[in-house]
Amino acid sequence: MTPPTTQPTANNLDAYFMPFTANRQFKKNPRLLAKAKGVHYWTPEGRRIIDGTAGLWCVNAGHGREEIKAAIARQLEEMDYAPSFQMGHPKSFELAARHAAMLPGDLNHAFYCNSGSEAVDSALKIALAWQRARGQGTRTRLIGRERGYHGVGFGGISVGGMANNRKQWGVMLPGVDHLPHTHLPAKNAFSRGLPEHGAELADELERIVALHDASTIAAVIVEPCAGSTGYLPPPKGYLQRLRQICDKHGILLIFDEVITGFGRLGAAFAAEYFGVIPDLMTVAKGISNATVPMGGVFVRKHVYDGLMNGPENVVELFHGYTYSAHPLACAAASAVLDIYKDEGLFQRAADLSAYWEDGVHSLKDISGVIDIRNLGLAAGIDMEGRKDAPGARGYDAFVKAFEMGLMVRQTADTLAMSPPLIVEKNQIDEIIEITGKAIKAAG
Ligand code: PXG
Ligand code: PLP
Repeated sequence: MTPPTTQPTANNLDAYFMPFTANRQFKKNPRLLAKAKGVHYWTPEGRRIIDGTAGLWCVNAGHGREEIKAAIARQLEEMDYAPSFQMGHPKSFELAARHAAMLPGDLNHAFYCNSGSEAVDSALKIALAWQRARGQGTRTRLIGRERGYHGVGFGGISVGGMANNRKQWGVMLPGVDHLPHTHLPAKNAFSRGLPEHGAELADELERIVALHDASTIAAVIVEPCAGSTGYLPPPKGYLQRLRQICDKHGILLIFDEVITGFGRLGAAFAAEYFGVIPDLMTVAKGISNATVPMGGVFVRKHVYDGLMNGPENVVELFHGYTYSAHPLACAAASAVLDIYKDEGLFQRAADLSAYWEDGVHSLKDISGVIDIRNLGLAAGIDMEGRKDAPGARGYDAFVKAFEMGLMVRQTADTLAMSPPLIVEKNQIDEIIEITGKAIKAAG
């Protein structure tokens, strides 16, 4: 037998093909996390890192929550897995009822999957199936937005609008078009909360409708507050306008709330925060506090009802995952809902958001900081890039922050921060202080 060429030793980083990472650069100078509790991580050497990003925008209730651990352990003891097709288990129905009860309007049905990417592809497929079921099968176009992030499935990258996530794959889903992004720094730089200018960018949907005709368009998908691209809160009135235009033309509106869902804006969902009810909503991340992977699509009554036609013995949606509503994920998701409720974490995020806003905007005078945006308990900070080296300054600031004991997210020359909703004011101070030092050190 040929001996393995790669020995699985603790310090051999070679075999793991890391996602969304500069593999070779990382493996020369790795950043490893080995332990987490509350709002902190610890490196294998025992260095403490404050978690300025709730992991990847997902550990909303903080790390190592005993109640979630206990619920997962109990579920594992009781039943590890149950088939999800033509079978069910009680916790999935219970969880869906709980989600339906907390969702705004008549968003009252839940489809489950295992990630935000799966949630997005599921939502796009539900939208297409619904249009077809109501006799509008010519509506096959999907409209996304520039700078949007909707995960990494082929559907998600097709409607997504970040060039780096698309260019390696050539043609994607046909019949996709994009709204313009809403980042207008010339008019809106250093806005606190929602920017004043740009609601009229929603009218671009009218232009797209005029070009393709409404009879060819199934759905529009947007993040109510764009996350991954550097945190872009929507201009005042923008989402309301998008809702009106979709209604006028029979187009489904999908809110991708993978980041905004479960408290990030200081409300359960962005739909509630903005008072705009989408027809479908995608979620993941905070749904299970990231303990067990989970995603979901929440749909309104008319969407669900529209698919419940035809003979009763026929499957209504030929779509689903082996691990849809996995028992461990359901147990975790239910336990985290108790925490969100018992500790009032969404309200806590709302209460802290003014303090957070003052904190992040205190960095505005640092040389090279060209924009700061915030909403709820998250923010984006743009730095002027170095000449001929886009992203280098952002990466350096991210590395410096990590060396100084803080985890932030970096995309190009933008830093994003989104601490767990249990963060204390003194910890916000610490996050802001280190961020400022890191930006200066990377200047
Ligand atoms: N939609 C949105 C709006 C997201 O933010 C996804 C879909 C995909 O979810 P999954 O679970 O398949 O990754 C996301 C994920 C970052 C960052 O640093 C953001 C995400 C993931 C990883 C990093 O901005 N968002
Ligand atoms: N690939 C093969 C060969 C499979 O049999 C399956 C599921 O049965 C899948 C992919 C899809 O896996 P999942 O349901 O976990 O998404």
